[in-house]
Amino acid sequence: MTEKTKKIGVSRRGLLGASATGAVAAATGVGSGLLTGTAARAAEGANLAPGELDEYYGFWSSGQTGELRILGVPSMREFMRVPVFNRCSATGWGQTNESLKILTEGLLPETKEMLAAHGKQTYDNGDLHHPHMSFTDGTYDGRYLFMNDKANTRVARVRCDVMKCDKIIEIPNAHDIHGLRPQKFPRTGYVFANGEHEAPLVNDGQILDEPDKYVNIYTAIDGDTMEIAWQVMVSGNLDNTDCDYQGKYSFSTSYNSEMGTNLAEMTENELDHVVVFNLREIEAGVAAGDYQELNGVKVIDGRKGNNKNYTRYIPIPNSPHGINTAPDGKHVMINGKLSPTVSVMDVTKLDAVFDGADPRSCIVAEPELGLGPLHTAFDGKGNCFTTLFLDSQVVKWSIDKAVAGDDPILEKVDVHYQPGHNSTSMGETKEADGKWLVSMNKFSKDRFLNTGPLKAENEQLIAIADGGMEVVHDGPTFAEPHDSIIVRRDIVNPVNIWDRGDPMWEEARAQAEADGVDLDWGADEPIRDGNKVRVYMSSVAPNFSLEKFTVKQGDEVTVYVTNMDDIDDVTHGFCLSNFGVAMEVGPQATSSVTFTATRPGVHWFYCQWFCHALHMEMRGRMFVEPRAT
Ligand code: K7E
Ligand code: CUA
Repeated sequence: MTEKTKKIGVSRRGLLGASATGAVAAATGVGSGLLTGTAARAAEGANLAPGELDEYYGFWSSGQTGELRILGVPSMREFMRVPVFNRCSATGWGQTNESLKILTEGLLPETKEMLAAHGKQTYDNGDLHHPHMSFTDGTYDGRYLFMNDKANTRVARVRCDVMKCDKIIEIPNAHDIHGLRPQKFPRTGYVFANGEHEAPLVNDGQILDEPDKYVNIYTAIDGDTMEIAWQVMVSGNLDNTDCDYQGKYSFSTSYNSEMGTNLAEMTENELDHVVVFNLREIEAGVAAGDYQELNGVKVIDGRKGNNKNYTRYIPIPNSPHGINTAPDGKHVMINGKLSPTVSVMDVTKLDAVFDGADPRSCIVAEPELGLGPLHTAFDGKGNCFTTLFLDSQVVKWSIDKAVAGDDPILEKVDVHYQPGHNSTSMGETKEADGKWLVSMNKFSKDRFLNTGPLKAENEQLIAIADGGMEVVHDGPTFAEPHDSIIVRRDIVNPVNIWDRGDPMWEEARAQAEADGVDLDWGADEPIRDGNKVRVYMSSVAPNFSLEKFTVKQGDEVTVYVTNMDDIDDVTHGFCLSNFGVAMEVGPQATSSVTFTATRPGVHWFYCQWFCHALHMEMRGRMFVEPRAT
């Protein structure tokens, strides 16, 4: 902690009045001076020399920006932005035929209709909150990353071999997917997704302002096929979700058990709940036909009082938010938000709850930690790190002490300001290693140079390896990293160049075959098919295989570019000026884009990804012959 941080922390604490924090800080020496020996060592560990590689990959959400980000931990250097629910000017995501296929094929029919009425093929925006990797046997397996879109009720998958999105599906019957987690055991398996906002089950306008008839939908997606396995109708809304290490149960928090529609109604009850889903019972119910089919999906009724064993409702103090399963495979932390408590649920007691025991009997501790607990991360050594939104702190506490009924608080550290999620290295797996903690803070206020009314958020790296908590790095960040995971680098092994056989451009491959063209090297002349024209070219730095091609005004033109360079990091692009056309073509990849040649004349296309000393010269002309009048 720097002298400045310390001062801000102290004065802010003074403003809010002394709390347990002061005592803890005094006892532990936190905030009592300049960088101590340990802190200095920790900060040094976070500062990698130029060329040094990080020990961990960080996969970051971007909130309303809609993309996935890849960072290095502990350096906190940002490496890549993977477009998912957003549009991307650099890569052509949302414009290339390959990306449009992914962005459109999973949309619901009524969505396509709505978008067509707006002259669009797909949504332009997204709100990506929760990126999580696929699991095998309780730990990350490096196959896929899954993520939600709260804005348009979608779930996406990113392939970790190429770090590109390969599937996006829109979830029917649900409204606004928020919480999302992959099944931990035996593998993913299911991807669990919460519908946050309640609505009539059949939302066709027959029911409008009758909230007592609204329901909420919990969805299990097959992570391999990205098809929906089943849905469960629940009472109350759904916020965040997680699952156990046994493959038996998953669970979701609900901040609106009241099913209210305004703030006063939503926060009325002292107790909300966590819904526990019994995976075997639900699978058995589906197999036995105990469901209704709605929009092609099997929907089970798991509402309160349905007398079935699909769900149980565990009362939890007011408006729980984050839910996090500890690496011990036993305890689940339910973060109170409006309640200063975290409820500790013991998953080994859930069988009894399903057999009729008091639902609260699985809650084995409920320590008071501070104001606004939102999310909890773990070090794998029996300790928890919970963000306190209102206190602008992270609190470290002991599971054992909490369960024993002792004061579990070990330390508190100031973060700047108002933390939401936090994550620890490998912390949501059974291989949690307790080295690094990242606190994702919603406000940066005075931490960085002023950028006007819209300011950066702030993520802070906290060294936890030596048993303490030292903030060693501030990283400003644009809207809005909700959540992140920190994955050991040996688990993530992306390729350097594409495989020519990759399924990503299978439609281009099929079209080239039908046209009798070698997709690798392209064709000398455009292929004409009525007013549709297909232009096949390859690129090898610093040349396109075609320096010019001719089409007619009004033709629908598809340009296929194959990058035949097979050298690491030689990406080409195809940018057709004044047509709004631009795309990335990775080494050994094919990309294609379709547009209408409305403007007669000479039009230059150029490579917009710097690739060679003669990159500027990597260009050519499209001739558009005027329509005969
Ligand atoms: Cu807490 Cu959307 Cu994960 Cu944000 S949610 S903080
Ligand atoms: Cu090819 Cu720049």
